[in-house]
Amino acid sequence: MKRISLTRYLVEQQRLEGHIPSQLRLLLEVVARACKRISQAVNKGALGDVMGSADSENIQGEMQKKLDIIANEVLIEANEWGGHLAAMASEEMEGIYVVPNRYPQGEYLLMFDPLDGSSNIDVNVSIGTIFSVLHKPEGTGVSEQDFLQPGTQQVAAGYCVYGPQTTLVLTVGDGVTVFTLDREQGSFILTEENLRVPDDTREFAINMSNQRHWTEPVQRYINECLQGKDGPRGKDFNMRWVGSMVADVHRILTRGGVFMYPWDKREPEKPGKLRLMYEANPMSWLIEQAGGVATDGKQRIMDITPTKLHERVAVFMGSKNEVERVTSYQANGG
Ligand code: P6P
Repeated sequence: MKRISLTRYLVEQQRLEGHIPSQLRLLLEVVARACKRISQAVNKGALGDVMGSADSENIQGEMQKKLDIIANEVLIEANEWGGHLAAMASEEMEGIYVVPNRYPQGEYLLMFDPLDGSSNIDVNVSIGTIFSVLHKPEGTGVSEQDFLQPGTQQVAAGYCVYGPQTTLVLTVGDGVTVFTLDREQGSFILTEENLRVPDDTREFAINMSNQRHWTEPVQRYINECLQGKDGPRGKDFNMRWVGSMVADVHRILTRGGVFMYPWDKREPEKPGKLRLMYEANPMSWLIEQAGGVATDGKQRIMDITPTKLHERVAVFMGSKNEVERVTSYQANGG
């Protein structure tokens, strides 16, 4: 595989494959540049006065870390002037951010979790930026309603994981492509194409401390995994839980696995913890583009029509045969 830059890859995809219109290519390059800036801030750690909490809460009622706010501002400032966007939405902002009148409005809508897993910032564990791109529906102006499209309407989705490497993973509907940041050059370099999630796995990702709060079918699935080769599954399983969806999903895209954040009875009015528009949908598209499956325990996540910008959803995604199994247990009531 040619070790080419993200810029050259996108130009060639636009020219050769026609997959990426010029405004979308600009959008992806701008988001990548913003992720480089965020990576630099994250890597500074205690040297950069970016650690710890800000004295504020986000719309989710969660304490914001300083880096949450920094990452949000970097993405807003990088994207607002380019003329490719009509508006943005973020986990860190209650309402949508309409591109100011002093800049040209574009045809795309950008949603992001600017720094997912931020509880890991202060303990030096991988975190990341997740983003999703939609077309703005026809018509003048832009409103929150324009964002409420099912995940099947996405035109691009990806994440950047700030770990031992800074890695950008994206799809425009033609497979999953991986770029690794070369800090000497300051460029994202193509390092993998057409990622495939193995249909089977021996590794599951879930926060086991919530086990007593799950539904019976989810309890059954996990108990069968825990029984290992002496149980009904006939094989031993391993468990991983980073506490950063980006890190867990990146591992699953790289070597398989199943990521689960189910509904639980701690907050029964919430369908799940994770957000549909800027966490579950982009990750679901990447997983599906790599041959995996993503459901909310009953239906394909990307078929869900959102009713609210910060809507939450239960998440089961990864290796096809495992996600289909745990989903079938729930569909059949366990
Ligand atoms: P818990 C991070 O806060 C996040 O939204 C995901 O990145 C992560 O998978 C999950 O929540 C972790 O949740 O309840 O295990 O801390």
